[in-house]
Amino acid sequence: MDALISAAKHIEHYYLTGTLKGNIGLSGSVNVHGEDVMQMDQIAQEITIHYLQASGRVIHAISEEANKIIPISLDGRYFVYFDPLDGSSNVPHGLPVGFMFGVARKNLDGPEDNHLRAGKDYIAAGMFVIPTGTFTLALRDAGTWRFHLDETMEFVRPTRMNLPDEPKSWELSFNSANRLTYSKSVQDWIGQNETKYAFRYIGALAADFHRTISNGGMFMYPAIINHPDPKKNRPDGKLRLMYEAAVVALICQEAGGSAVDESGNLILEIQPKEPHQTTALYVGSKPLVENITQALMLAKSVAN
Ligand code: AHM
Ligand code: MG
Repeated sequence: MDALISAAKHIEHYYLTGTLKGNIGLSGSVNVHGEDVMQMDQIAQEITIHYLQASGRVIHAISEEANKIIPISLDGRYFVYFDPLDGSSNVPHGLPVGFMFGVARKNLDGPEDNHLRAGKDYIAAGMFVIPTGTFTLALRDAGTWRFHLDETMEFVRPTRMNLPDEPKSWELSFNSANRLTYSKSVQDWIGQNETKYAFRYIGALAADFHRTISNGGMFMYPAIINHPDPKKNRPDGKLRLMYEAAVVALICQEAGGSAVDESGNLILEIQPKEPHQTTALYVGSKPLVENITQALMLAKSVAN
C-alpha cells in the first residue's frame, strides 16, 4: 500500500508541476526546450512500476498501459491491477484524472498462481483523484475510507464512507451524448428516471464515482449497441473490468452499494478471462442498481 501511495503522490506532484514545466503533452511532441515529451500516462506508468519494484512485495502487475502482464518481484506476495492515469482526455485541460488499483493476494497454499482474480477476491481497491489530493480506499470486509492530502503530503483525516440512504442527494452520471446508442431498455429507464435526480459527468471515472460515493445515485457506462456506425458499438462496454469496474465495485460494496454488468451479473463475481477485458458498468446506490438490473433482465428475457 505504501508503494501505491508513494506512486500517487509522485504522479500528483508531476501532474501539478508538469504543465508549468512544459512536460505534459502528446507522445512524440516536443517541449519548449526541444526535448521529447512523454505522455502523462506513460510517466504515471513508469512512476508506479518504480515504486512497485522498490517494495519487493508485488509478484505481477497488470496495467492499462501495458499489453502483457508485468513481472515485478519473483518472491512478491501480491498482484496489483492498476490504471495509472484514467480519464486521459482531461489531461490537456489539467482537470481531474484517476489512479485506480486493485490488490489480490497470491495463493500461498499450493501451486495455483492465477493472477486473473475476480473482484470478490481483491483484498483492497482504491482510487486517487489527481490532482485533488483525495484518496478513497476499500478494504475487503472493513469498509470504504476517504483520505485527504495535507500540506506535508500525508493522506490524513480518514472518513468512513457510506452511501446516503436518502435519495435527496442522489445523482446520475453517464455520457449523455451516447444515450441513443444504449439498448432500448436502458434508454427507457433513463427516460423514466433522469428527472428525479441531478446529473453530473466529469469524464473521468474516479472523479465521477467520487461524487457517487459521497452523494449516492448511480454511475453507468452501458453497453453501446445502437451506434449509427456499427463499428463503434461496444457490446461489452468500454471500462476495463480488472482495474476500473472491479475497483469501483469493491469501493461501492464496502460503502453499502452494488455494481452489475449489462446482464445484471454482479461485477465482483465476474471471473476475468483476460487482463484487459471490458464490461458495461452500473454502480452506485443499491435501490437504483437493483432497479436497472430488473429492467436489464426483463429486456433480456423478452429478447430470448
Ligand atoms: P481511458 O482509460 O481511455 O482514460 O477511458 C476511461 C474513461 C473513464 O475514466 C471514464 O469514465 C470514461 O472513460 C469516459 O468515457 P467517455 O469519454 O466515452 O464518456
Ligand atoms: Mg482507464
